[in-house]
Amino acid sequence: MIGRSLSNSVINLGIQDQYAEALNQLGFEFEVLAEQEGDASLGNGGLARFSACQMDSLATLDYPAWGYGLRYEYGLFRQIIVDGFQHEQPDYWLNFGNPWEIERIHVTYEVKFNGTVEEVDMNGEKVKVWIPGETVEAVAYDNPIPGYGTKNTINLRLWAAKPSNQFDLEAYNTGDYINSIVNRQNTEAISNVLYPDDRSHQGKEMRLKQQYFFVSASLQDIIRRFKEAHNNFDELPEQVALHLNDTHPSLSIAEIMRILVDEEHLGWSKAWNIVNKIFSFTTHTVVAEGLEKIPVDLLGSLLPRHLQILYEINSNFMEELKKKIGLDYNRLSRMSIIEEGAVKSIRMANLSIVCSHTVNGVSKVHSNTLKTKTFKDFYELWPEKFQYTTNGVTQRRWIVVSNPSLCALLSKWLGTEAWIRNADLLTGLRDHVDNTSFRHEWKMVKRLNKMRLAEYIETMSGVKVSLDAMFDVQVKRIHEYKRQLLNIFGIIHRYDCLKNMDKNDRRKVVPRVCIIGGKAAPGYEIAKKIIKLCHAVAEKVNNDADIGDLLKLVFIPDYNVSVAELVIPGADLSQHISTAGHEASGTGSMKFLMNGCLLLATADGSTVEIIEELGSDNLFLFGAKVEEVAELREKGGALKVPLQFARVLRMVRDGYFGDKDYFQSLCDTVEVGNDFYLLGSDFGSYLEAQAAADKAFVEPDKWIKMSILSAAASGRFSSDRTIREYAERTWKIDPCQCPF
Ligand code: OX2
Repeated sequence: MIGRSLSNSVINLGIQDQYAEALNQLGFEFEVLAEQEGDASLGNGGLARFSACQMDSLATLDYPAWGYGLRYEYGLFRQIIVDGFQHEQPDYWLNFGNPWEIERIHVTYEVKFNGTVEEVDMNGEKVKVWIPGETVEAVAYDNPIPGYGTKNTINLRLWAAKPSNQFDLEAYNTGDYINSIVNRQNTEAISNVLYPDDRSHQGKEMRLKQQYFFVSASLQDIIRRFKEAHNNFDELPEQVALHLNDTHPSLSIAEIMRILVDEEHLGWSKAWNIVNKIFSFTTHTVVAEGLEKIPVDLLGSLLPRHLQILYEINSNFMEELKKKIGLDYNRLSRMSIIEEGAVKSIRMANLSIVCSHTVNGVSKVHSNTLKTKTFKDFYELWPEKFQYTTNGVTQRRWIVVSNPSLCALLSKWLGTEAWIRNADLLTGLRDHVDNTSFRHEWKMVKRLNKMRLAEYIETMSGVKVSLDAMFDVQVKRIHEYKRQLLNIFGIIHRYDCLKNMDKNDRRKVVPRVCIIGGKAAPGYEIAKKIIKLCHAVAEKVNNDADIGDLLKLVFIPDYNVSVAELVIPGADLSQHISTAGHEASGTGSMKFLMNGCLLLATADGSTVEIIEELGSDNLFLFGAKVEEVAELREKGGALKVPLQFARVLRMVRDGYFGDKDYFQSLCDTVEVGNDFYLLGSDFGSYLEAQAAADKAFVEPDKWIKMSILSAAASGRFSSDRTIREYAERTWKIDPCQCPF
């Protein structure tokens, strides 16, 4: 999820001024031109944006890294809102060409599917040979990622599917010309469109094809480069580290075994020893149900040889495991790579753990969950494999590109621009927190960014918002566990209180502009209802003359990287309110923190580490802790839910915001006894945290200090730190300065 590239590239190359000057001579203004660029949105959310931040850091820190992915023709859908409902429109982002990519017509590989496996005799030895049924060509498109303050530029190589020239010659020869052209188009479809569900995996054939296509082309590319300089596969682990960013590329384990065993004839055990030393794995998921599984039947028909290899890996693993743990069949079956049951499936996470030397979590809390719940059996077997590397975000994009006025202020008061490469220096802001002119300048920067955001809100939704109000933002994918519904219920409660106040009391209320944005997966009914409810509440609140500027609710459509660049710097408060134990890390919070935005949050994911760095006095914390959640769930129906929650729920159920029937099923999800994400039991403390935020906001000095301290604490959450940890601990690689 790269977003736009122009500003980021000229900044990283250090040619911003010259570039703007050159454009001026041509009669263009840089800022205006930069706004014309579309977003490259080739992913779903946090996982994909985190990858983009990692690439920026890898380049900046001079690591010799490559990123691989798919060049989807249709990126993540565009969200439009019609009558409060989300509609999806295709994002044909390549319509006007993509100036950043370089098509490498000579870097192409054949990727094969289907067919059969035969056993043939080779020099007296029986070997398996895969006779594929279909061949597709993968063409490389290179997207250069320049580092900041270095000449190092790394490559994001994305694959596009093209019909192979060898395609169906038979059909041509037999005269079925038209059908063979139609079939060619089907093969091109492999890299057509990104699946828009960010967490659910439905075992779709096309998705599996995409995964294998991506993995096969990437491995052929990696092995070709290796062979150019080396002729002994024993050196592979010294030369190549492959990192599995979640399980989407995990088929590469079977693929590399196939290459080493079937094509390079290394023999199974030699190949296995090599493979074990090159893979590391990061899982970004919390709950076992969220883990990817591939039905065996599907895999077997698309990749018959790979299925055999997976069975063999599993059978060897089971034998080894029995030696260690004995015949504990329950545990053996939990740890098996193959899941038996109605739909026999491959467990991609188990495969990745078995075959990787390191398993990473994305925050401290997440790692504990992995060790004690999700992958407990594996942790007990191989405690040394488990690590955690807390996520981070790049300050180049999230401050320098998106918040130029803050960037200038930071450099002025820190007396250096070095923080752009070394975010730890941001702690130096603490030294100036008591300086009134610094605080005044800080406030002015925030106001400027609020102004930009207010203008955007007005153009987009027609709602005029007051700059004196607190801008309270929640932007991220819409998910029940992220609890946008808790936020909306809080807004309804606020509205209800305002309506019941007399004029005098209303004067004491802190005005709020509540901003919500995010996409719902197209098939995720409840998430779509949350979006509709947000609009229904906004319609009522924004048009209520009694309320005026005291409360506004705005839904920002089509939330993406560029929108984030505008929204985040303009936020006073941001919400990260997932039910504790559900957000593996969360990276949005880090971007807000860098921009001096206060957090209202649960102790989930990386927030726990943010608290360590920032101190719990400088953010608004609420809600059940990770270790309390299970017990609260067990209590279920016996839980005490505050009256205010019941009242808000009733208002929605009774049709106070219209569409009464439509919202009933949404309300059911948070009804006592059914409230899996614990909105009801967290509501009381949520309101208290909101009240504390209001109280702090009316003391501008206190607020600004907290804002400064937030930015000062954000250095640890730079993806530079994340990447350095991965490089040193997981991949064991050194920086490699560009020789030119
Ligand atoms: C996301 C996680 O939900 C989020 O907590 C995390 O910050 C991000 O990955 C980067 O690590 N799909 N999206 C994610 O995980 C998966 C799977």
